[in-house]
Amino acid sequence: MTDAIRFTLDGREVEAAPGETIWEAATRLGVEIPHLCHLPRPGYRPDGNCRACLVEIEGERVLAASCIRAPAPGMAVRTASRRARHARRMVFELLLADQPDAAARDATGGFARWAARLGVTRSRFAPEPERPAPDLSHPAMAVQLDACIACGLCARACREVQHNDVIGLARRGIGVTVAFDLLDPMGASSCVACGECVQACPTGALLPKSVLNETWRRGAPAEREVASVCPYCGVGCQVGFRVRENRIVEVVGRDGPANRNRLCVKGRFGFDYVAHPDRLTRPLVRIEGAAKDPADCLDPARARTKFREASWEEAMERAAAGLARIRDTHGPGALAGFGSAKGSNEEAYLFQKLVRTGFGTNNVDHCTRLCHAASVAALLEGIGSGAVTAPFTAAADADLILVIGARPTENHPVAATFLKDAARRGATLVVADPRGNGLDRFAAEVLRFAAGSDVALLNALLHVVVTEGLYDRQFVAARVDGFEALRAHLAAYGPEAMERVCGVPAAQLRRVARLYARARAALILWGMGISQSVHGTDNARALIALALLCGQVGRPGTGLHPLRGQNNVQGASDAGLIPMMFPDYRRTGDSTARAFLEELWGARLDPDPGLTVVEILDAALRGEIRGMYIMGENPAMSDPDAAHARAGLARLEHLVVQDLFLTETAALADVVLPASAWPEKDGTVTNTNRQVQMGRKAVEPPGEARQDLAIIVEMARRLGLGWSYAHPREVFAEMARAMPSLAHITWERLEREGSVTYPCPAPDAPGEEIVFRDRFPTPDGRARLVPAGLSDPGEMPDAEFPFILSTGRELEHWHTGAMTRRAAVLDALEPAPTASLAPAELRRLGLAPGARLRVATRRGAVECTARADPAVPEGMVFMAFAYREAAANLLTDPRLDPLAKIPGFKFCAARVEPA
Ligand SMILES: Nc1nc2c(c(=O)[nH]1)N[C@H]1C(S)=C(S)[C@@H](COP(=O)(O)OP(=O)(O)OC[C@H]3O[C@@H](n4cnc5c(=O)[nH]c(N)nc54)[C@H](O)[C@@H]3O)O[C@H]1N2
Ligand SMILES: Nc1nc2c(c(=O)[nH]1)N[C@H]1C(S)=C(S)[C@@H](COP(=O)(O)OP(=O)(O)OC[C@H]3O[C@@H](n4cnc5c(=O)[nH]c(N)nc54)[C@H](O)[C@@H]3O)O[C@H]1N2
Ligand SMILES: [Mo]
Repeated sequence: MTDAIRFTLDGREVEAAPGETIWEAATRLGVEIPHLCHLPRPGYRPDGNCRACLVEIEGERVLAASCIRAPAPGMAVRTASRRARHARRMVFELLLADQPDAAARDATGGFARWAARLGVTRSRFAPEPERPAPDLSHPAMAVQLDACIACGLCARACREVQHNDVIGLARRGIGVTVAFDLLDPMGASSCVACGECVQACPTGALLPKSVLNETWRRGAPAEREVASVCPYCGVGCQVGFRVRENRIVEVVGRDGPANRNRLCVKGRFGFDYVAHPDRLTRPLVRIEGAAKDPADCLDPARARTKFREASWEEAMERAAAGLARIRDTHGPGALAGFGSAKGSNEEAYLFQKLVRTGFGTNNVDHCTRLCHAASVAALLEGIGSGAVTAPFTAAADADLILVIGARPTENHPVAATFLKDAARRGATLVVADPRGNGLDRFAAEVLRFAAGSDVALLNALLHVVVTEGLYDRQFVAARVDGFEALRAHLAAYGPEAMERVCGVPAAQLRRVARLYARARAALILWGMGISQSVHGTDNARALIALALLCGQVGRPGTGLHPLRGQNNVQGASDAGLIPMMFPDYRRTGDSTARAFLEELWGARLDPDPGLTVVEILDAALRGEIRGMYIMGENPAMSDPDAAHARAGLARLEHLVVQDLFLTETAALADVVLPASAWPEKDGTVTNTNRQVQMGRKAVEPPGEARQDLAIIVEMARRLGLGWSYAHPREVFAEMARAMPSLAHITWERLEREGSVTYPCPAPDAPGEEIVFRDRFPTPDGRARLVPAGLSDPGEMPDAEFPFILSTGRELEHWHTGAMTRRAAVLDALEPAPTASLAPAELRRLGLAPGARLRVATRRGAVECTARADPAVPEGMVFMAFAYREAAANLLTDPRLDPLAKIPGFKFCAARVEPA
């Protein structure tokens, strides 16, 4: 150890690293010291206020809080002296006096554990006469301040770890109390329910209600904890499922590379969908002659009457026979499959292999088409790879972070905490979004620009970079093609001209361009605002050009990061769940790749690329696609122009749906196969940071529901493929052979390490977080600049439809609501569909917040509740697409980006009126 500090600990000569506290050194050396207000986890600073960790330092009059005291050379520390032990016991005894006697209530907290360990079971002191009443106003968490020891950990959790700034300590001295906002009930406060505070609280003062209820019911919360990954977004938070009697009673954050113990409301409190009574427990088959009616999508009860339960044997026989008949009479091109980004890599890999070798077509796609398709198209074209060049945790090394067209505080909340960390540390945060964004209050620059004008905005930045000579000459010369053409193209995009298009003052455009170009290390993160557009590829091209021109790729703190959406959309895409590419993005037309896979799979492969998601449903409506197998996707709710999509699904001669619920899509099926939810299976997933992580089964699927992987294998067997995979590890092994990107990553290694980043250079080395340090994965190693021009962002508002309808998400719900509307806490927090408008627009429309309104477009109309949101610009109406009863996609425009085939979910013309 360099500059180690030598001191004695309980008579032993030891060394501490510089900066280490006595508590840390002792813990490292195996000497246990109690602690309550100190949480030794990333992001938590020690505070030294609870005195549970007192130690004696020779020659000092008073005892020292070891969690904040650094050892000095020659210091003699005694952790177990009579005096220290006595003082610590006294601290616990004093605190115990005020603890409610329901000791079980804090069985999960550190207090009870330490008190028991110290043998402090009774207190000689009288409790405070006034006991605060419990605050049960929040759907997820109980506040019982009678158990509070005012250690302040919850406030640090809320303010310093998650940066939500809701919890504070109010009043002083003996009356000090935990306060939400201005002493509001928790349920009425601005709390976003990340649950960091309940995870930190060392007593039962803040508890998940699920734990409280379980404790009341059964005396103890959980029997065991299973290490897995969160099934919601692409951040890939590592979780612990705490289980009792085949039920998840609590979810805790583990120390994964992407979350450092943090979670968000869905990850922590959104798991009861797994145990919802709506879960499919037996296969269903359509009753003979029961018509497929798109109206059934709106009415699950009516949809259910059109099915009867069947045995697995009958259901699988029907499912496979229907697909085989179409294949054999109309050819492979009459079939298509949608795989899932919510399942494992192994499932995605086998699903695409099934479609390619069992159906005989490349008509296989998944929700990535509706998601980062444009980003991936532009990235492949520009730098030869569609994955992120740096993890979002690279924010820690960045001095500028640009977030454009993404709202991480709602959609990637744990990633957002890392961006907020960086901003609090002093990094410059720039947020560009037509709508106000939860990151704005951390930002140095907020660019509120006109919806759909990204190319104007970005070209103006590029123009400044080029004309002011701010680009990285060396980087451009050594690594980038197309500079001269781009320079010529940009001449017409001066900031003054672009101010008129995008609405951002020229001076701010210049300022931001200079900040970005001059930053030592700048990171760009983007989302659906860039991608989900009829010119999404152009948006992404301009953004990529900005990074390339300024040399902001391939170094620590720099990079391009399209925030991936679904928990496994990176992995599903890598595994080949896309129509134009085999696993690892090898084009179907690439004869070398085809020959390799034909050998590996023992089957002939089609060289022609297949159809994409929206094209497949179009072809279904025309009768060209006749049969489909859909696993873990809900296109009747997630595709644009849902009436059209539903009509396409209804017209199919044969539809097999494999899901957890009788979804809007399953309502139109011929056979519905009950599958396994994420916490019910073993498998790997790949997050937005390219981290391959291990998910483990925590509970059994309900009833006769089966493992997705087993269903796919059985389907393949019945379609004539002689598959026999007994365990996901066998699939992983084959997948790793098909995919060079997985080199040095094995199932066993993942079981051991939990998470490994690809690309990975050796079996015993960590993966590479920052890629393309000196070359890009293009044939000549160089990147390509592709100029982007201005075009309409889609159907423009007019007199009849004067609003822009923008669709997206809200914190508590997941996409089509299949999972989260069946999660009690999430449903309680956001129970019904709303449309958000600027307060001034609501006034103009004569609508009060909470009034019923109607949103109509050329495709359809829905009714819901008006919400006033000052973050929404005037002229825009925002809706989430999670609600069946007001399905936003009945309104959206199906026009596609020509290259990426992604629809413009963020822009179409709409009318808003009182209902
Ligand atoms: N709570 C929750 N989290 C989720 C999901 C969910 O359903 N619920 N889904 C996951 C998935 S699959 C995905 S893909 C991600 C998506 O996460 P995000 O990319 O954050 O998705 P959105 O909120 O749909 O859109 C992002 C932003 O685009 C902005 N925007 C609208 N029009 C434009 C425009 O013309 N230009 C630009 N630059 N921006 C515009 C919107 O105002 C919005 O702030 O979230 C993931 N996380
Ligand atoms: N208007 C509008 N539409 C959009 C978007 C938008 O911003 N606006 N965003 C688009 C984007 S980015 C995306 S990614 C798509 C998402 O579109 P989808 O993927 O269709 O939406 P989800 O609701 O995530 O559907 C997942 C389905 O899988 C099921 N499921 C969950 N876990 C499992 C499992 O382990 N096994 C099986 N078999 N099933 C499972 C769920 O019950 C649910 O039915 O939506 C797109 N549509
Ligand atoms: Mo997505």
